[in-house]
Amino acid sequence: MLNFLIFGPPGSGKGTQSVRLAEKFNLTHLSTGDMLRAEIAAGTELGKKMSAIMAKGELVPDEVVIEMIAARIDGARDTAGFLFDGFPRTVAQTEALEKMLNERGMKIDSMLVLDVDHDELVKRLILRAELSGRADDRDPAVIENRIDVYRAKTEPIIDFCRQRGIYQPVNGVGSIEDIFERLSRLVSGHIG
Ligand code: B4P
Repeated sequence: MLNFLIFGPPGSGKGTQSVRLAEKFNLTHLSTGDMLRAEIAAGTELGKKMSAIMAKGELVPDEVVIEMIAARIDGARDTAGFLFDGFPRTVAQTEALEKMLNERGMKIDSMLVLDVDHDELVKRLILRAELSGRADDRDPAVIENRIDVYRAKTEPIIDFCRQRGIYQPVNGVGSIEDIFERLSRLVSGHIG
């Protein structure tokens, strides 16, 4: 099994590209953002607690997402590997993921990093707010906070992955199809 992280700031196209990559390469797509939004939509106790944190653009506690991911890894069958989308978001989550995979005879094989400039991120998220009405896209101050949180808490993961030789940057600006081609070439380099 091969395991990929798709990585980048909010609005960089992680979710958009993950769905396509998972389908093309028979990867199991695990998005912690989607899992958390499903908890909120189902009105669970966990969802109620997490929704206030997400609406402010802050990260939910590490242990919450680590537990969600562990359950999904053990439940997956008939897959070429995992595509982790929006997880990990802190160095502690990265270390937990590495440990989880190592214990199951796997590793993180590649970190695909979408590079998108600040103004383009804001433009995309404001547009998404109009189309999907996501609570955390509606307020420009929350968008800026999410980008700040990414720079402070999530971006340091890049150094961790560089040290392991798995860092693969991708230009995340252009058409969705062109970016998909760029990512597909990198994934093909691992899967063949
Ligand atoms: P996520 O669901 O991961 O949200 P995101 O980072 O904002 O979205 P993403 O980056 O996937 O959006 P995409 O580019 O696809 O997380 C939401 C919240 O959940 C977090 O803020 C946090 O509170 C919490 N959370 C999730 N995981 C967590 C974790 N591990 N630890 C702690 N907290 C966690 O799409 C953006 C828009 O751009 C779309 O409308 C798309 O259509 C558009 N777009 C994409 N590519 C484009 C292109 N090439 N050109 C033009 N538009 C494009």
